[in-house]
Amino acid sequence: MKLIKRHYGWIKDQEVIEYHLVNNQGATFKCLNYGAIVTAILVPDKNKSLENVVLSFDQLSDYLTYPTYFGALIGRVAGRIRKGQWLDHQLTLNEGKHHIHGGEPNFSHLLWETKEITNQADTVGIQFSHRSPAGENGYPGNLVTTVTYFWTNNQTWIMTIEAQTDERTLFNPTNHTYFNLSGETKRTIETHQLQISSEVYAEIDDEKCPTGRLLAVKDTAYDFTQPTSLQKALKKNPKGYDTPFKLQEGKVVLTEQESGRKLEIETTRESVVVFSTTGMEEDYLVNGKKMCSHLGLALEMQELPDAVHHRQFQSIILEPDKPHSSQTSYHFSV
Ligand code: G6D
Repeated sequence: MKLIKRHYGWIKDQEVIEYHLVNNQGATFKCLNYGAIVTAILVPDKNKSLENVVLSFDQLSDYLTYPTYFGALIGRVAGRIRKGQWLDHQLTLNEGKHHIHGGEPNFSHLLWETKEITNQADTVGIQFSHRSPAGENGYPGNLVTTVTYFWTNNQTWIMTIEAQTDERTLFNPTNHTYFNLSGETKRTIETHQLQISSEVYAEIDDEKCPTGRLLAVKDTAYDFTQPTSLQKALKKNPKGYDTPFKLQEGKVVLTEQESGRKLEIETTRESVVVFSTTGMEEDYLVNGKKMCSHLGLALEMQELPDAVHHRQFQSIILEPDKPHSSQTSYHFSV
């Protein structure tokens, strides 16, 4: 296995590096020190053709310009917090009346410190670390976060997240990669099948904040307990998905028949937020093509959003004596 470093650009006088983690089959995972952004995952299809299966921009300025969070590490807290309120803390309001994805600037907008991990058999990795000062975006506590992306010889991306605070605070990070297994976005996600081990989803209101109600997926367009065609699901639910699902077993599976590719996600987190990019008809280019509705599917592994306002959701409070530790793995096969 090998790890290659490539110059990717500059932000003021700081260099942005792209790391290429290459396994013995040539399958490659690429990421930046900026935002810990995953810029490409090249894995074989059924004919052994290596192609990119995530949405990417081809230049740094696009990552800096468009708020799509392609591949980025999101934090301190992913998703919306209604009115940015937690107890007497007022968090940054960066989406109308609400707080989203940790405020601004958040984890996806900074240059992380990195360390290369090359001393293990069958794995290479990059460790990202960052210290967020108390008061940033209204959050209490000096928070030290360490995220590691490992890439293995059997085409698995393993993401571990550790965090420690010196004061009671909130923590609910995610990675915001959008997948498209057709390879180089040849087809949309409508050719994909999705399976989620979830019997309930969190209802959201018109402003996309959870209402607190957990609704049964059975007999609805949210039932992905069996492998389900996204084309059929999106027909039943034309507004698309921007939906938190509470997981039973921490498992999500995405497949695409024509390429033969399969992605199996396993996580220690409570939920997945599924975002289908419905209606995103934009002028910018993604993998060299015009961004359009259903070009990618973001699968955001995290605790349920807006947990601070809903007692039935898992707590996202981080205490000084109990560091956060979580793991999500993404295994690609044919
Ligand atoms: C998240 O849930 C949100 C979406 O509403 C948002 O548009 C996207 O991030 C950028 O998935």
